[in-house]
Amino acid sequence: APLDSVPLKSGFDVKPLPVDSNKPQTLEDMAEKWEQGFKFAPIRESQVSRAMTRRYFTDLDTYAESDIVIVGAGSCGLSAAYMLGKARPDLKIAIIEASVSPGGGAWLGGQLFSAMVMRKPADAFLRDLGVPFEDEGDFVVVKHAALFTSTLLSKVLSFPNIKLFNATAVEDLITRQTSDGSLRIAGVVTNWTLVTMHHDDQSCMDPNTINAPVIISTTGHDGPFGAFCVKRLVSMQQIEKLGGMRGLDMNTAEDAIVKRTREVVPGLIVGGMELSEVDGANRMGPTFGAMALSGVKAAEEALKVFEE
Ligand code: AHZ
Repeated sequence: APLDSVPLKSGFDVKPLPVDSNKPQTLEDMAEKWEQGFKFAPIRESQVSRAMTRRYFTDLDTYAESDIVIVGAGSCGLSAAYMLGKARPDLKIAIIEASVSPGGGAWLGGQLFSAMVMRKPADAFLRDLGVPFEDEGDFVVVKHAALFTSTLLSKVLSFPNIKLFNATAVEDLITRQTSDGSLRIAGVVTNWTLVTMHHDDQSCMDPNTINAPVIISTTGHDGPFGAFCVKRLVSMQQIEKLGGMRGLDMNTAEDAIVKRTREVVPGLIVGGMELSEVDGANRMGPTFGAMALSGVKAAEEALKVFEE
């Protein structure tokens, strides 16, 4: 039947239109058909809406209780997600990214230049990921940072137990008082980023929540969104003050970030450049090895909780 003649039923149980079960087409088949009767399989607009919303709401339901939440999908957060997805297909891992586009600052190698530099031994991460590079001795170069980020993203998003919620900001932390009177972080408070940005001029836009025993925060150094979780730890008096990111020193900075990747308060592991704000570590500028290896270490720290 022509699509527009499908009668509108009342109620909530409108069945999707039957799916055309043609055998899968090859691109060669298609080339023959350009001139003679090329046509897409039929669709009704509501099918598209439902295909998206049903999955999204199922994911919201599934990940409302997660095992691990990663805040920020930059190079560090995605590296942690990759390691976790490989190691533990049984854990539910949610990634919350404020921006529409995941990847943080790792779409370029630095400034507006394409190539990405990683100091050894972070080449081990590239080999594990299957990203080709040129060996320059003490460091390696990926021909385009987007090759690193897109490969990492494609692997992370392929894990069935990892869900990326992008365009979604973490705007607070869930806390629990423990029996000894101390506080632990027990989840995140989220909102659509566009809503988070409008709390000052709109009212009553309450957030959503995800409970999880482990949060990995990798929101980058301070900026419009950066260093979110550690700034919140200061305002809730869980750490006294931030050290503040220091000037650029590649040699000092990269070692320090990997070394200091840790659980900063119970339930909250911090990795990547967010750490530089906690400890007053130097920045490294455009060399990404510490982001990858801090992600590896953050994943190892998180996994300890599930090994106990
Ligand atoms: O959008 C942010 C980015 O994608 C996201 N983010 C920040 N706050 C958030 C919040 N909720 C959800 N409240 C949030 N998402 O976190 C991501 C951080 O990515 P990044 O690339 O900025 O940080 P990174 O630590 O993974 O990598 C840092 C890369 C840098 S900065 C630097 C220097 O300045 O010297 N050098 C390197 C290698």
